[in-house]
Amino acid sequence: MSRLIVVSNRVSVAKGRGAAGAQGGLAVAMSAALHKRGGIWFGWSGNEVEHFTGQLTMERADGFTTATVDLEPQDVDEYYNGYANRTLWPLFHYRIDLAEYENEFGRGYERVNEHFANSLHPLIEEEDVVWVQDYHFLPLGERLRAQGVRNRIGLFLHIPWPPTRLLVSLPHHERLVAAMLHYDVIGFQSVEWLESFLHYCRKEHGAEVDEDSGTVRIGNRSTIARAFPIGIDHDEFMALGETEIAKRSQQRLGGSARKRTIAIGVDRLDYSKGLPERIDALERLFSGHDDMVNQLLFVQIAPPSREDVRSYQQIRATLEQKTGQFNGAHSDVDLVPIRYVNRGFCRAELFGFYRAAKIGLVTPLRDGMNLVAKEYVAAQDPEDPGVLVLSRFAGAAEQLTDALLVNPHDGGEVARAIWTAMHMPLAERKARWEKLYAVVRDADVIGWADDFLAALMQDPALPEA
Ligand code: GDG
Repeated sequence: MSRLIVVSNRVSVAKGRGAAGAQGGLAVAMSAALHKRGGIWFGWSGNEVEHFTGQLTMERADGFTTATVDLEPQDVDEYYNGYANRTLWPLFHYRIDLAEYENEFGRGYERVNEHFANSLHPLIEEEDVVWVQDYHFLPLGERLRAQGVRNRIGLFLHIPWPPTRLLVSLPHHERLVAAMLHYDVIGFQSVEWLESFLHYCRKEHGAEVDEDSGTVRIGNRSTIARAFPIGIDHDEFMALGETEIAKRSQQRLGGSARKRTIAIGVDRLDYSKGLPERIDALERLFSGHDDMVNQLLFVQIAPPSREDVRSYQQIRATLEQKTGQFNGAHSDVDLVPIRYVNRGFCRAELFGFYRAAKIGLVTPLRDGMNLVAKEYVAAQDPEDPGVLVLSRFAGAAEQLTDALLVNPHDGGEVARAIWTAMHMPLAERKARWEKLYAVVRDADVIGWADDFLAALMQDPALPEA
């Protein structure tokens, strides 16, 4: 088996089962893939140094090695907080109103990609396959090729790919996408994002696209583009459900609800997750029904994220104001309808909270996949499962078609879905859940990594005579 080299912005090793902290979906997926195959996980240490040296810190983790480099504060500002999180993230989540196009951001992004290629190159051995993660490194493959790396190199994009009409608002978009075509395989979360990418390549680059194989050809270079929907680490997650922590958390939340139905949301505090719109939908539900305060408790867990970026400070302020106003208007002296918790919990606790909740509210405005939807399904009691209300704009909606699919911008529709979920008969809940659970169980993160790596390791198509 070839050695695997994973590249991602942050190297965040899980500290064992049920570890504390707000781990992103990517961290969970990568630990699992590397644990199985061994190799190197390369990325930014999260530390800053006055002058970039490219010096690597190597550490032994659970079955693999981590290799990290420190960045300069200016790199972090321009590449990470700047181009990645203030330019690409909003644009790729269809928010061109929030996307900032600053020349320094673009230059910082190119510089850090060059730094990463320089530090990574000496680690790559002949048979290694290199798997690059996400929007932080769209040009990294090209940089490695320019240094003579001939190994198989793949990219997986965890976030959506925007429609061509939006992407062309990005200065130098042609150059960015042309650089991506140096990857051998590019993976997307859903068919919708894949189709947007293929459309862009055809329209803006005049690429030849073979839809069946996903081959994108420009001149004599070709790349395979395909959808590889990511899943959760099913077995690891189910094992969390057996822990005392999970059981106690379920009882703790369930016991505190005073017989109300619990709905839960678990999201990084991000404007793409549709949190204010979720409160607006609840507002419709509560204003439309007199006694809602005795019937429904909504628990929103929202660990802070990217706090150095202004749009994230704003979404936090908006949400605090909205939940405060909502609770002021709809509480009773002894009942508060929204519990807004601005911190992270360990994964075993999350399992317990998901299981205590009879409704999972996952209503992002745009999301590459959304693993919370899958975790919510996995955590349900098969004899008395809850109902998933899922945004049709999450990548997960392509697979989880037995959820109550909603348009998160339509508060009335979301409110009706919550009402339907509250009153759904057990037989229907079970029938829907069984189909959802089969998807979550059978398309897990181990299979996802296997599928991507199998595509990456396949012999490249022979050049045409
Ligand atoms: C990106 C894409 C794609 C949340 N709160 C806590 C906590 N979490 C965990 C969840 C879940 C993960 O974080 C979030 O994953 P998502 O998929 O929902 O969203 P992003 O962080 O935006 O991830 C996304 C994903 O990459 C993978 O490809 O699905 O579309 O945007 O696992 O449980 N974990 C802990 N405490 C918390 O309070 N421990």
